[in-house]
Amino acid sequence: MLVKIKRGWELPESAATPEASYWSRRRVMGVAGAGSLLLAAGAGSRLLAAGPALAAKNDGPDPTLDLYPAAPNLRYRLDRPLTKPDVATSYNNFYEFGSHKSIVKAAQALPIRPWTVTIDGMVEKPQTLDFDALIRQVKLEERTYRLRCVEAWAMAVPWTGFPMAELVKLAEPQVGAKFVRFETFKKPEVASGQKQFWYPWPYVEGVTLAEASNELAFIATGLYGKPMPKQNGAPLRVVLPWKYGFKSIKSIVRATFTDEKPKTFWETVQGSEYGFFANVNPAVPHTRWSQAEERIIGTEDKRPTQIYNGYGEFVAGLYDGMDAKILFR
Ligand SMILES: Nc1nc2c(c(=O)[nH]1)N[C@H]1C(S)=C(S)[C@@H](COP(=O)(O)O)O[C@H]1N2
Ligand SMILES: [Mo]
Repeated sequence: MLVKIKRGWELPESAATPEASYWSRRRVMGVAGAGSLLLAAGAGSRLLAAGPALAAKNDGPDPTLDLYPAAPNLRYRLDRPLTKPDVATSYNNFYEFGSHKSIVKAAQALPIRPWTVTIDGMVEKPQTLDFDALIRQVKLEERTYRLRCVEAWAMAVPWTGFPMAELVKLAEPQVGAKFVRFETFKKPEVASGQKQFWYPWPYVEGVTLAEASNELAFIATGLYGKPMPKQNGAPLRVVLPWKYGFKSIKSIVRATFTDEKPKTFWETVQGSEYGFFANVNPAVPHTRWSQAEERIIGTEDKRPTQIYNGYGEFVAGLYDGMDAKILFR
């Protein structure tokens, strides 16, 4: 965001600012009495994101370091170079820490130890797992995946983690369970974005049980061969490479198995623009911009967007017979 919108490729992104945050920024601007709209958009969000950016001091040493780097799984190939680590770890969407891309510093305030993940709802094995124990119950691997944000930027990175299917196995879903609902932490005292009361915190996402069991669905605990940086969703996050990035929910604390389609964060904010499935499709424009191309962050390159972000061979079968009108937004 900020002020430099000279280059053409930056326009879709500023256009991509979700409506709700646009209006909230205007509200802040009014209060701050700032000048031009453009300037104020950046200044306003900064104003709200301000506050102590103290690193959490109580995390202690990371007891999972010995698990990295994990063995690469070469089944999932890239069609492009990896994004540079400093780019992928400094250009982030994480609204809990501000509705702009530069949340690295603010995100360091999130305490990640201890960290528990609760599995509940329609399962045989409801449980609350300590993250440092959970990570030793699964086999970590490294996968390179593309990630395509709905704002038309893209990256390609090596995640470390384990298949979401392993989490489903731990839970033992009951017969009637059809969806998994994921929830992020709610800690407005460290995540100042969560003081923006017009957002429906905590961040919620969801998938069908079939999607959760698909081989591509991944729970990532690391990035570039190291434990997950806080700004990318430490200590663990979802990664769904065939869907727009907002489905890949960060810093999860709960997985609830349910027979009701979860109402997601972005559906609540702007249901007409952000749906439940959100599968990538170049032919279905967002209501406010085209999805035909994507900008590769850290470069000047653009590439054509691919249906299912190029992962159709793995996931297209999930949607046989379903109405295309609901699948691609
Ligand atoms: N909890 C939470 N998860 C989130 C978001 C967020 O704001 N909060 N942003 C999403 C969006 S829009 C994208 S594009 C990706 C970005 O992941 P990255 O910062 O690791 O590139 O995270 C997703 N997960
Ligand atoms: Mo995104």
